[in-house]
Amino acid sequence: MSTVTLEIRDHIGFVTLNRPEKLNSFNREMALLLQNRLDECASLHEVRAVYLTGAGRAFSAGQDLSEIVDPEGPGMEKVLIEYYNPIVTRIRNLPKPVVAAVGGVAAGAGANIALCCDIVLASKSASFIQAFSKIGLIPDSGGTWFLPRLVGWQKAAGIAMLGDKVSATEAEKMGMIYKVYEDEEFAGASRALAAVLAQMPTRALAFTKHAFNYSAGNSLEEQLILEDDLQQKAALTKDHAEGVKAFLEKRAPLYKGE
Ligand code: LHQ
Repeated sequence: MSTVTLEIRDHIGFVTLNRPEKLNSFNREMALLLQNRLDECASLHEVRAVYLTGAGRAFSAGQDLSEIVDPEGPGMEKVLIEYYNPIVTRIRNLPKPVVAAVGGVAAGAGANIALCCDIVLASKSASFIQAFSKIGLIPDSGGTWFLPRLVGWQKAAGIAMLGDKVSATEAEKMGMIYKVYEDEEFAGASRALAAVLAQMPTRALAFTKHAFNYSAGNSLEEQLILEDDLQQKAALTKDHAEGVKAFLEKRAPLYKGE
């Protein structure tokens, strides 16, 4: 069985991290395969939303630590450049919404890969751990960038430095994630949310994502210019025309992601 599976249903690319016996911790094969799966989701027109999750009881425990001490392993100098940075940039540049469905623990790089997704959903028993400080490392995979932006500097510093387990409920309360569901409802509700996204005007969602990517570094003036540019592009899409037409005809729109 592949360490990262991709299944396409109802315009959703279901990407599953699949080393459950190792809590979906990343070895080289899994990191490179996730990059490929994200590329496939980006290029396939039929995929209009991505649902990233983990098999078994974890989302991901981050880097497989046994690989790091393996003399045949990738070595510290390669692991971020080859594994995690390309994963994070792929998720942020993927022109479709990416949902992280966190049904268990998400630790280290696993937590930050979840947090860089567009919408993070979790089951009540899930948790987020910036495990890095416990092993003398710093939060990577975008953690030092996303965390202060999501929860504010103070909360981010505490969570990053102490490495404490943050429950899904706490994470939702502090704005780290979008929504928590009861464990029994989690699979159905998180898939239903991805299904809603997959029926929406995909290109407008991609432009929204692009604007969010730039907002952290732009001045207000720069951002207003970017919004204008992207809005012109959105206005030219078939889905925009369909949305307006459907509204005026008092019917539900049928978007095609074009
Ligand atoms: C694991 C792992 C794991 C291998 C559980 N590796 N086997 C970047 C720069 C360069 C180098 C380093 O990495 C990075 C990025 C990073 O991600 S650094 C952070 C790496 N991750 C961690 O430090 C988390 C380590 N894991 C844990 O703290 C716990 O396993 C958590 C809190 C995730 C879950 O705890 P439990 O639910 O109590 O499960 P467990 O500890 O019993 O784990 C179950 C199995 O999974 C166990 O194997 P075993 O053969 O004994 O059943 C663990 O050894 C294995 N496992 N995480 N990262």
